[in-house]
Amino acid sequence: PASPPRVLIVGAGVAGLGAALRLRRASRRFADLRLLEASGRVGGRIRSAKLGNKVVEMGAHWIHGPSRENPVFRLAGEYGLLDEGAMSEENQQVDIGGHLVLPSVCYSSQGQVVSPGLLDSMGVLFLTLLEETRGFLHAADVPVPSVGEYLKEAIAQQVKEWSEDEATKRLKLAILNMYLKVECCVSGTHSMDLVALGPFGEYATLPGLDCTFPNGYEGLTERMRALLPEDCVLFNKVVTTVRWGGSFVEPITGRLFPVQVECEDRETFLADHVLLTIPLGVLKEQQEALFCPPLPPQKVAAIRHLGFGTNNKIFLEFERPFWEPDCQVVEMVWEAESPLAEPPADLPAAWFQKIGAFVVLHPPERYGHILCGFIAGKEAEFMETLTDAEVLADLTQVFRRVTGNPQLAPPKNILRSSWHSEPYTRGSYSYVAVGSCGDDIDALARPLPEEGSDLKPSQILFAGEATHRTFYSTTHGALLSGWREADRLIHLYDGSESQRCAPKL
Ligand code: 6YU
Repeated sequence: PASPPRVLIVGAGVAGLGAALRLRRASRRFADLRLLEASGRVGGRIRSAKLGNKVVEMGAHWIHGPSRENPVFRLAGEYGLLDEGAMSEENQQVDIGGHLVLPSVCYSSQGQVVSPGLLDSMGVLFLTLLEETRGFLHAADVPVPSVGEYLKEAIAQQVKEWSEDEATKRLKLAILNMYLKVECCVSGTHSMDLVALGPFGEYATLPGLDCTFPNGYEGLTERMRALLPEDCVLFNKVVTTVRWGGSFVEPITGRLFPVQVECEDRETFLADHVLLTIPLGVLKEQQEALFCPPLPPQKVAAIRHLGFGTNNKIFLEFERPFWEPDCQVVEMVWEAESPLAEPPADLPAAWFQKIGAFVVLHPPERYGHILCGFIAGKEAEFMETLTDAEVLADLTQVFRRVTGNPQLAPPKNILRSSWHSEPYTRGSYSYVAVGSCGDDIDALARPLPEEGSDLKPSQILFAGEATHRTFYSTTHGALLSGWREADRLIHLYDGSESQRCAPKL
């Protein structure tokens, strides 16, 4: 009988692990399977860490839309990783439409608490306008190229109808600017002006009130790894070259393989199929050197045009909270800022103003008093160049200023992510940038060689969050993309067998 196909998966994030498990469970045919992982751990952008003795998330934070249709939620439930509240029917039925709204306090740069009424009315306005931007999906024409420009024009129209005094109008604009910054974190972009308007509505949400993993998101990828044979994942294997469309002989067996993968340590691997789950940020940086022969033009264009930005987290542990016990978000409004004006350009002097909000890790019985600041774009990348002491000093000044308490004690502990500097990620997650659309996501996902070629099919397959047209930027999108490519291989060899041995999930 013919030898079983040899499959290599590059990257042991949730997409790679998901694909590996799906292949192994579907059929014994896929026993010749290994994962090459550049780092020394599985999980990729799912990474839990310790701040003191508390578990915090450096990457993925929530399960977005935790309900039956969400495969990450189903797996986490099956592995027993979620608490009762998250598993409840009631939680699964809440539909937040992608916008998690939590009880908050909002401080202004003048050292005042912003009136909750004003904050709510601006929150409702912002979400209404944002919802409008999703309506251009099937439109023949878009009024402006980006979500940011649309929002700004709509805000400029609103201002004309405002009848309050100038100070209140300025504060309202500053609040809307804070929501824009939060939205930059959600989309993982420097500015909403970079996010394409037409395709924005294609991102899909699922029902369920976003939930977290009480003992760390990484429990998910650790469990997935434990279900694979011990020697299946090879660590510290940085793939540097993928030679495809070839005919490489394996000396011992004399078998011929179409693909050869080379790692930084010069070790080579032969395969019938290589499934790449390398993040888009790395592909943007490395694609020219990585592939031999080079990728076809449409694939290169998709890699160049799709967006991949930075969203970082700054965890700060306080001895005592300055917020109320039921507060779950601390927001900050810089009163001189407006969506209708240029943002501050002096990064060293004003980088911290890009932090729109700090999430309070909840509940306090589990976390004590920890804030998690989200910061996106160039300011997030600048923050990566600072030391912990510098970040701590700048943020202590910010907290003293906004609370109006010059004696406020500095946080006692700090931990930060640096996703832009991470060599195997080069940013946080993807978005559909101006100049790209959902078709680029599909082009990125298409296997090589291209259809119509005489060469052996599906030599290189592509998965990872950036290849999922409607759930990009999420863990469930990544997992589904891994399953999609596993299914492609399963069907390539034997559709009927995969039907009979369908995996549980
Ligand atoms: C989610 C959330 N979340 C915050 C932050 C980040 C992300 N996400 P991986 O990178 O995991 O794996 C690839 C592997 O490849 C990796 O191990 C590498 O080491 C390896 N590799 C690379 N190069 C290699 C080479 N050359 N050789 C060998 N190996 C190599 N998702 O569901 N909930 O709360 C967040 C968040 C700070 C950084 C997130 C969240 C994104 C997920 O973490 C991410 O998609 C998956 O983990 C990726 O898995 P993977 O396997 O594809 O890659 C309208 C509209 C709006 C659109 N956006 C709205 C959604 C909001 C998204 N929310 C995100 C928010 C947070 C807070």
